[in-house]
Order: sequence, then C-alpha cells, then structure tokens
Amino acid sequence: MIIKKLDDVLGTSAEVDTTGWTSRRLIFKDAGMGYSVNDTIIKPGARLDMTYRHHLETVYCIEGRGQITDMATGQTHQIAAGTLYALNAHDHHVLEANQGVAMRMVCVFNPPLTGAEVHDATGAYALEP
Ligand code: 9YT
Repeated sequence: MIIKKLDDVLGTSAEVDTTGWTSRRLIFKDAGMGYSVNDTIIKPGARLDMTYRHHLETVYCIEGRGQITDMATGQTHQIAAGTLYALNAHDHHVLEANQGVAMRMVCVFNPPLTGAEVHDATGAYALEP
C-alpha cells in the first residue's frame, strides 16, 4: 500500500511548475498502478492549448472556475468544482482558468506519467518507452 500526502511532494522534483500550471505528481509510473495521479493548479487567467496525443486523461475540478473548448467542434463547456472531463479521443482542447482564481484539478493519465514531464510545443507529453 502506498500512502502519500501532498506535503510529501511540495518542493520536490515531483512538483512541476510552468507558466500556466503547477502539477503535484502524487502517483506516477514507478508506482506500477498503470495510471498516474496529479493534483494540479491551473493559474488564474491561464490559457492552455493541449493535445495529449500519447495519453488519455481524466480531469476532475475540485476548486475554481474556468472553461474548456473542444477544438474539434468549437463547443465550450463551463468548468467548476464537481465537473469532470475525460479526453477519451486524444482531444485537441483549450483549458482556460478564470481571471483572479486558480483552478485545482485532479488529473489521471493513462499511460502513467513518469513524473517530470512538461508539455512540448503541441501541448503533449512524450510517450516514455
Ligand atoms: C488539466 C491539465 O491538463 N493541466 C495541465 C497539466 C497536466 N494535467 C499535469 O501534468 O498535471
């Protein structure tokens, strides 16, 4: 059994900070679970254009407000605490956090992240061997 607290990863290499988000990586590939779990802060006003072409991702919002746009259809959905989205088709999407408030998201990736990934120019993570 693995027991981990957010405090255990804050300030370590498992806390990955970028311009638009800070990802606190709680469970990653080394755990052998077949998925990874992050507690991620989307910074206020951030606009993230992403296509996880190598991964499926489910995202559950637990704090804050924003919106997600499905770039295939142009449809925008409001996101608030209690809203989940699942990128089940490697969807090209734009996630925007409202001004003035961070969004906090629980992010599950399949296949699991190895722990230190940051987005490439297309808003994807590389697929680890
Ligand atoms: C919600 C989202 O995709 N944010 C970008 C960061 C990523 N999910 C991560 O590594 O936590």
